[in-house]
Amino acid sequence: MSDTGKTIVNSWNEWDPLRHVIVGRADDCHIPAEEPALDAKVPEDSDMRGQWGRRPQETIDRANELLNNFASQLEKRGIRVDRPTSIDHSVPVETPDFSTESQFGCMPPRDVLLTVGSEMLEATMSYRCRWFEYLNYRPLMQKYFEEDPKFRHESAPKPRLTDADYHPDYLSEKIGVEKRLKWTAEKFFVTTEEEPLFDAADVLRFGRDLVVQHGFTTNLKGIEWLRRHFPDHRVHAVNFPGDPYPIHIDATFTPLRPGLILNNPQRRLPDEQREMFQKNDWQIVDSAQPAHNAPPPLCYSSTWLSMNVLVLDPKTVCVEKSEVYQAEQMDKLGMEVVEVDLRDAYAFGGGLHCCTADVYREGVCEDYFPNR
Ligand code: DAV
Repeated sequence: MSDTGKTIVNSWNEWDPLRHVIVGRADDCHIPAEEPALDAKVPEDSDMRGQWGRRPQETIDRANELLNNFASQLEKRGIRVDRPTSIDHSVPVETPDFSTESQFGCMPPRDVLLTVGSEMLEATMSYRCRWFEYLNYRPLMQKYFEEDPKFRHESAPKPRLTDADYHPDYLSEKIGVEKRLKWTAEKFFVTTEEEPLFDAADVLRFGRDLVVQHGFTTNLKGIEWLRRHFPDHRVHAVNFPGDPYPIHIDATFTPLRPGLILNNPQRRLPDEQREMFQKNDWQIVDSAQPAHNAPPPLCYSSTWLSMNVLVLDPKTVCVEKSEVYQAEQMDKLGMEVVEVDLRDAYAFGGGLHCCTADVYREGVCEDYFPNR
């Protein structure tokens, strides 16, 4: 028992009881300048097209108010909360291979940090403006390294992000949703296979199994890199036709507890990829509809942040306060719902799952898919 007190970092899945988490900040968040990977994701009809720069201070203050309230709500439940140290996001990113005018922010730690057991892995990232985003979390990584003798701080190889990483077909202003759906169904995404690329938010942890979305932000080489990096895990590539802008798995496929996953009804997992779940009696159910017809202003994400929930334990889940249909469904599924007001922070990088990263959940690495 004496040395468990020193364990700071431990998390093997998305649902075991949460004890320690990082909650992001909206400080100094910028709408980044145009670049290939970002342009491919900003919807063609979005109010964000063609504008960039620091977000208005009053929206930053409002988002921080909500993030701070969320952090206190978690703390009141006995969960330890750490926050990033925001760097100056107005500083351009310049490497020998590319340069871009500003950075992004540190609201969504989930995109950058992947916790697997006692390891926290900094993702390669795939947007130029997010190349240095790990720096916001380095003070925490240093602290965990000093406090926890078993903590493994890892960083995936920094990608070069030259133009060779992006398909020029996606650079066109007007592609149209129909063509986008055809391309994504054929797994023709904006990122090429030039070098390994992944965002941490494309990975879901199911104990021994890691499920990774192949899409705009994660390529097959990135998935292969994860496979070699985690030799004791089984790494599964999935993709979700029906999503014209596939970035990050966490508004598409949401495990709630062993045996139960919500799937976005517009982005269903293809039949041939369901086998591992079916063979092991996991249920995949359609998520409820979002409560909104459109995302809030200047937001990258879709209305499906409704299902971007944070599971606190297998019976308790945080759902955004305005997402009444999602809350109702959770209730029917036997989950206790904790309402969290976060919608005015969505534009800064996502919902309740995005704006958090696991540090410690109880439990050990289990095999939830013994039937192969
Ligand atoms: O549906 O726009 C958002 C995911 C953010 N981590 C979407 C995906």
